[in-house]
Amino acid sequence: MVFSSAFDAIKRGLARTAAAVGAGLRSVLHGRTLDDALLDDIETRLVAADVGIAASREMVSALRAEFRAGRVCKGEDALEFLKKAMKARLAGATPVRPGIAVTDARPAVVLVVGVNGVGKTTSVAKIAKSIRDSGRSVLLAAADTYRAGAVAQLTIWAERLGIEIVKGAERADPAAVTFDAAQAAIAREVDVLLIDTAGRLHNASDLMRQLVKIRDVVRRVIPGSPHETLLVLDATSGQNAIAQARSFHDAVEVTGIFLAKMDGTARGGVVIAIHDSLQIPVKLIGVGERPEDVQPFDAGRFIDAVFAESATTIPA
Ligand SMILES: Nc1nc2c(ncn2[C@@H]2O[C@H](COP(=O)(O)OP(=O)(O)O)[C@@H](O)[C@H]2O)c(=O)[nH]1
Ligand SMILES: [Mg+2]
Repeated sequence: MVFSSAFDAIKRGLARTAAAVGAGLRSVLHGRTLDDALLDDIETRLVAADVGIAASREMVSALRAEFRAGRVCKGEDALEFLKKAMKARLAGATPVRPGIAVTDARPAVVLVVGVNGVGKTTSVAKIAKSIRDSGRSVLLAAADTYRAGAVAQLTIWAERLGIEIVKGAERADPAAVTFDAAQAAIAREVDVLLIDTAGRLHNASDLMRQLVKIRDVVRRVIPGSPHETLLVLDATSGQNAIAQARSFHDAVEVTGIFLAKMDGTARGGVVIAIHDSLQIPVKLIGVGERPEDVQPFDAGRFIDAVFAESATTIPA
């Protein structure tokens, strides 16, 4: 999958988190010598950035041990230590090929799930554009027949991007729409079928069952599918995102996470909390509302962007 991955674009998308974490830590550590109060301050800042309580405590404990042993004293060295600790923590988080699963299956099926308003439909448009831009054909399935206006929203994206869409009537059975779309994907020999679904609270069991039905229907028409079940999480929703991931994973076996709205939060440290608590890789991050505002997740680049020297301005 081809995504524009200019480092500047990542930095722009992560500016709020970088201001809070990288620039924030730099401002308190610059020219200082470590002491206990400063170590506590660091831990508070990491927790505030949603890094997670356990991860924040562990990294600061390790730093404290280095300090006590006399190996790290200067603020600048502490900053380097934390950057390395975060990278180490995320080691193994980046798949060999960043981005969503590249499969030889044709049609490859990507099922997109998540609670209301997290950014599913927008993320579907982003993925569709990037696949299309890489020279492969895409078909969209408008399987969110639940919310009024949802089909229209995806239709607008399809028209704007020049991508085909299969839809049913509002309130139509989403599994029936999925069935039609899967058959159309085979008949039209498209490379990728992207299924947008209705948002549901992760504890709404009837809607979860409906999602399982959608998954089962597409699997029946296209054996071995879905090849990717992408859970969209809102980066601004903090630790609640982890509870959502657990429920969706129980229902439909999530294979990857699309972490949307990274541009809108100073709490991008949630990537570390997600990696710590779930065995599901973050594959893509959403960094804006436009279809090009998507980046494959790469742990090293992510931490570099969060600690980048120039990343101190927050876009309007
Ligand atoms: N800033 C920002 N907004 C986003 C991003 N992704 C989605 N949104 C916005 O979030 C809102 C809900 O998105 P939508 O795709 O309709 O969510 P859905 O209900 O899960 O399908 C819309 O206003 C989107 O423009 C993102 O990466 N960054
Ligand atoms: Mg939607």
